[in-house]
Amino acid sequence: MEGSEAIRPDKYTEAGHTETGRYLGAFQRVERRGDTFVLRAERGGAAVLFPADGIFRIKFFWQGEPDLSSTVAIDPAFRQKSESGIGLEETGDRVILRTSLIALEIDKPTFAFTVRDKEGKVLCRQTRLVCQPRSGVHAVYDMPQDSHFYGLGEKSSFLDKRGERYTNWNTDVYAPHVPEIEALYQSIPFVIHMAGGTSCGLFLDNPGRTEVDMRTHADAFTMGCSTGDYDLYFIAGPSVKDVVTRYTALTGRIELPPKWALGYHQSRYSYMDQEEVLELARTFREKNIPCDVIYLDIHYMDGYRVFTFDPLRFPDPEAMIRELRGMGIRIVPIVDPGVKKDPKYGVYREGVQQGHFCTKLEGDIYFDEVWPGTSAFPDFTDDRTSKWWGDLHSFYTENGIEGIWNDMNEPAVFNESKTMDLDVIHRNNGDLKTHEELHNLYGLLMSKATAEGLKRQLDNRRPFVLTRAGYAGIQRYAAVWTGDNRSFWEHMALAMPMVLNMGLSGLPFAGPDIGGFAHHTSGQLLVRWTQMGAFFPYFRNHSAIDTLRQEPWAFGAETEEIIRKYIGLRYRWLPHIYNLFQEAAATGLPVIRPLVLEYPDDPNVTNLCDQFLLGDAVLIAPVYRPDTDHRAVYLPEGRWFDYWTGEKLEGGRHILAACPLDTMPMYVKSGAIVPEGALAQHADDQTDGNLTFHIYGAEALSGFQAEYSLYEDDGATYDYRDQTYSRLNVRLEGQEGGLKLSYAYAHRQYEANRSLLRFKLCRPEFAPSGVQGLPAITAEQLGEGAEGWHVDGEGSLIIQAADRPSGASWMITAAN
Ligand code: MIG
Repeated sequence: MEGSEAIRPDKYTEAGHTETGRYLGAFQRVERRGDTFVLRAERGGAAVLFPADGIFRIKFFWQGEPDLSSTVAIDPAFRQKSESGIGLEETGDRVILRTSLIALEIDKPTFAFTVRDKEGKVLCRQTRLVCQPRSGVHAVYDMPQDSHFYGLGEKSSFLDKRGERYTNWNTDVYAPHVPEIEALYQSIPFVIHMAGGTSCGLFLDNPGRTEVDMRTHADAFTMGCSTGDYDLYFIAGPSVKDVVTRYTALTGRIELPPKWALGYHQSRYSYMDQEEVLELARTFREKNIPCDVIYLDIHYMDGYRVFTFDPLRFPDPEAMIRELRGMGIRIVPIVDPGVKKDPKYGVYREGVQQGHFCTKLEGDIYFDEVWPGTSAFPDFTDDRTSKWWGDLHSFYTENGIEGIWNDMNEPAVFNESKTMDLDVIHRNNGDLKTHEELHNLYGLLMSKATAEGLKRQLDNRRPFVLTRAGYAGIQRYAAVWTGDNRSFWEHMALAMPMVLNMGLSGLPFAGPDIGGFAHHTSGQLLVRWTQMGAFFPYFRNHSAIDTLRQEPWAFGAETEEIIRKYIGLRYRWLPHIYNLFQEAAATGLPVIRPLVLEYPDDPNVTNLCDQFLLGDAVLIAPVYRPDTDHRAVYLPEGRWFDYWTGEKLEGGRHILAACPLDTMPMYVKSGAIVPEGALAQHADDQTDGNLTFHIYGAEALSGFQAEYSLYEDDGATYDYRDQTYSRLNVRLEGQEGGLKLSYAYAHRQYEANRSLLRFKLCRPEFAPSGVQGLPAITAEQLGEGAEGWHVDGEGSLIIQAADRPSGASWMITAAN
């Protein structure tokens, strides 16, 4: 039955002997168990569940009965869940399971499956599945000529993954961001397949080694795992947005981060002592460069012992942290998983005595080398150990710390395999597994334990956790940075497709080390990278030991000035960025987006990744080559406004944008609204909460319409879950006789600290002649906070009014 076509070109051979695969064989019968279907084949079969409409889970088994347990990647609400009302049909050669959106057809003779939409159009076809006892289970899927692939989390190379092959095995390789690298720190075995005008997703939920190969075969791609079960989720579209929304319902979405975590972060390996940290903070404040967070890298610890401070370098952390908080700056310390083997060290002692460390099957603790020297590794697969680890963080929270940075949690080990021995045992709450089977979960479980511990200690305040390693679902617990890049222009460019695909893979809160970690940055590279970073979800400047300093002022006054301007822009745009995070928390849609997400039918954007969208209507085109003062920008259909000059540009074409060093090209789509706030020095400074809604493309035509819905809360606590938030809707609409501007609170249990709202119609198409109910005011009166309207020197109409709980609306009339 199996053809001669090899499933893998590098098929395992041993002294001339080719390993033969096992197939399930022909379909035998279907058993219905409640809402779960068990399809029996000659050998084993598959269990099929429908966790939600548009999603089915098919878990293959080779003998006995299927095991329906799932990994922690799946949101608890969807584990073992199956919807009712699934239709079952059997014909001579097919079995069909039908939902309102999709039909799964199993071909009886081959057990191959095809997924169709309501109209019968093929969405996905698995043509074969083979189990090779020594190399795992691999499946082959059809790949039409017009296929494009997205997702896969943190991977190098371009946006569209067609032609690539990747391995998922969390790996710490130093300076790893090269095009051909197959495995990085994160593993998200989720791929979005777009073909024939429709999209779907495949998620292989297996935390061992998995691989996705979109290169080797001309008309097929493969997805496989080396150990464990082939536990596959099919996720319907039809749009890429639908796939992302469904995938993030299944694996969970971010929690709304504390607002301070969306500010600018400054890091270095390492700020060496308390005085250096305080001096750094004072410099930010003296220079008026906004900053929310300073990181403590490994040198803060006493001999790299986690949950300690070095008594000489950091003699009084509590006082240091208090002084920093007075300046509006928080500390985020690094925490690695390796616990130093030292019988005098309390954490180690307790860990041994209470049985928290990973062991070999025979019971010996597994030791290996990391920063602290010989170390033991907590077994986060056990809830009891995770609780212990989480509780240890009171050491930090009692000192006023609210954020933790998890590094080395692949786990990285200084040995040849770069990680734990594969035969290390994980207790896994009683269901023992080897490290080989659970490797990719280690980082996620560490960050989960950390986030849960911090939450228990922070008394209703939101924690921040940053992680290097992770698996599908990591978004529920931590933000992700992309590890050890280098200060290369190429690595700045590569961060775009990497972080954009992370956003499509459920990880919207991500970013690279701005300025580059290893190697030496330059003033120009730092400027360009900071310009781009200002619009990335996670915004941290970090650099390695023995590299040139790269704080914002490190390269002289001119670069400092530009960097100040862009960090400042981040803070003025925070209301909008926070709004996009709220949207990500609610829908799973990413904060920054590849153009293909918003313009899926535009053939120019399927692999466009040197420009991106912030939300759906702001286009950012970073400059990622040295000495460049022009770059090509693609504007999709519609009308766009140059953010800097106000110039109107018709889309559906490429333009050449001027970009002297102080300019990163940015465009806003006609009909969009962007709220900008005051320039604060840190995110929770609420001294001036006044807002200006910038409205682009206003035309006094009855068809014109612009809308924005602003979410606000205290940015710090979980009170929003008890309705303590506000939702302010702004609308501008062309009507007979003028434009109607209105705002209204759809919900107002949270009150921002402001008295005024401003609406700026940026260079409208018409000359405003009046605003009914408001007086014309001068620029001076505007500055003094008077209510009224004013046309500024650039021809923009500014309307200023008191922020009233009841809302307001005005008719804007045009001359002539
Ligand atoms: O092998 O803690 O990716 O951000 O500065 C180096 C020191 C260990 C790797 C992290 C990097 C961090 C560094 N760590």
